[in-house]
Amino acid sequence: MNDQTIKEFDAIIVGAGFAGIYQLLKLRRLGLSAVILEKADQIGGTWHWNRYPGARCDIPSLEYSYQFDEDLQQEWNWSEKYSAQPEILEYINHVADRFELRDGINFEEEVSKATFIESESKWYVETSKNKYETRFCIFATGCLSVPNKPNFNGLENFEGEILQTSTWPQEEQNFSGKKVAIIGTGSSAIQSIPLIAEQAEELYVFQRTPNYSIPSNNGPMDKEVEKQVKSRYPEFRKENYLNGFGIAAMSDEALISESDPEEVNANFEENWKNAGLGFFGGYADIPLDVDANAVAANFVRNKIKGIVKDPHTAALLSPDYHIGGKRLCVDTGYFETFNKENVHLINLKENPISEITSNSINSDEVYEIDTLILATGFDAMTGALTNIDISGRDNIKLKDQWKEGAKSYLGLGISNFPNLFTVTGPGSPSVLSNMMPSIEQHVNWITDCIDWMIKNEKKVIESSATAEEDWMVLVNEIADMTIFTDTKSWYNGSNIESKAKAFLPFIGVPVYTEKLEEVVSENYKGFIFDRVN
Ligand code: NA7
Repeated sequence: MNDQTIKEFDAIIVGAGFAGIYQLLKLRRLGLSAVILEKADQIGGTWHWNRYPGARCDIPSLEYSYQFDEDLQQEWNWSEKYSAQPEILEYINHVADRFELRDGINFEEEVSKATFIESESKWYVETSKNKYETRFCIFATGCLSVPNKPNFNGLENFEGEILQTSTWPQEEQNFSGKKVAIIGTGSSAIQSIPLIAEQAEELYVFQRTPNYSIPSNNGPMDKEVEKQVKSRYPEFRKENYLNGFGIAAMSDEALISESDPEEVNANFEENWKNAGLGFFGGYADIPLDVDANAVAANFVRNKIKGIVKDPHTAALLSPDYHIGGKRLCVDTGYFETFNKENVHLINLKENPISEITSNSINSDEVYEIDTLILATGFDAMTGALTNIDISGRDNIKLKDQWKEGAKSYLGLGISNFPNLFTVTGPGSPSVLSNMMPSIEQHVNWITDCIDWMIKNEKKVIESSATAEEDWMVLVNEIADMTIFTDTKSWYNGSNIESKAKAFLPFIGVPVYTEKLEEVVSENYKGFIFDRVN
């Protein structure tokens, strides 16, 4: 501890990504004292850490941006349809400066502990540097922020360079003349592989499960589209909340089951060229009906077959599960990259990694390499919370309460953890929505709730155990009506062996939005105020 004095704030916000900095602004406007505690040495959250080549948002920039300030959304100009990581980082820095938020962020302070003291109705928060006390604790820690680093046999013996996509160095990396291996074929790998392949002497891609990916057809911002959107930005933003996945473009209500197959194919061709993630929402029954889903999946598999020249490689790159079951990817030249002579695909399903030595990965063969890249994903949705020692009422630890699966009411509040809020927590649309409108929706809701508590002289809010239980039953009932639960994915914890298997995102932004409004209109139904034991 550098300073043993306990610093006091009305609210502590953990994390200086998009959610954290907007939350700081909102609480300041409410007249509260608040500070952000941030592990990194700068703002950006996921966009600070994920600097791998090709890192890019796969939601159009005109939608993946803040809507709370009309001048900001009118004045900021994105250079491309899908923005690359450096430009997104520039944008979040611009917002922090524009709204004078930097002085409210304590950098290089990783929160290790947060304890609720019932007799005082206060949280005590500890970081590597300081101790704090606060009334409200808001975790804006992101859904994909704790890297998954599998324990490969012998990994510690590797003497070359090890890079991880989710904690990529700030200095530019050059792979020229190097033999590079990448483990994983999720979105991070799919974005980086084409660029790494341009430099590396040899690139070995170790794939456990193939992924569906749609070409981004990214390019410079279409000025006409930008003008049109900006001419009606508030209405355009509202459309986010009317679509199931919170993306304005994904709003087709037609069903494959009721459409002419030729017309379906023609629409798929169009969506393959222009829709990106919207391909999944191109027909309303793709997420719901296995037969409709199979039609869409087949279309993509045929595309892969058409792009990848070697039939064996094409077959290995073709997923056999429901499209969208794992998060759909959007790429720039991913499948085409496998036509390069220096790119080699290794199927880990057939030939698992037996050992990593000082200079090789051993699977079906010994692959001698200089650089090893881990693109192995995240402890998604709960990792950032369970990694902190959080204790609520009766000294209950969050990680114990969530041992059998995370439960949260609306993804905002957790029973036994009073005055603790999570932004885009488990049980909210979060990763199955456009994160930006979902973040703003939550931050607005949390701020309004705190304001209401102050005006109504309530000291403490918490979710009731029943409301939370019922909510998670609903989350899972809805998921069971879709194709999402049949596939192993980080949506249901299946990517981490030791993790409880439970489906965590709420599917359906419009229903969720209505529920939030209903809860507020009924004086925060499902939450308890000033509970007496
Ligand atoms: P993902 O999508 O979780 O991808 C991780 C990849 O790593 C995936 O292909 C995994 O295979 C693979 N993986 C994980 N552990 C292992 C082990 N032990 N052995 C071999 N392969 C492994 O993470 P990303 O960072 O790519 O993308 C995350 C999200 O960020 C993305 O969807 C966007 O929202 C942005 P698996 O599929 O589990 O068999």
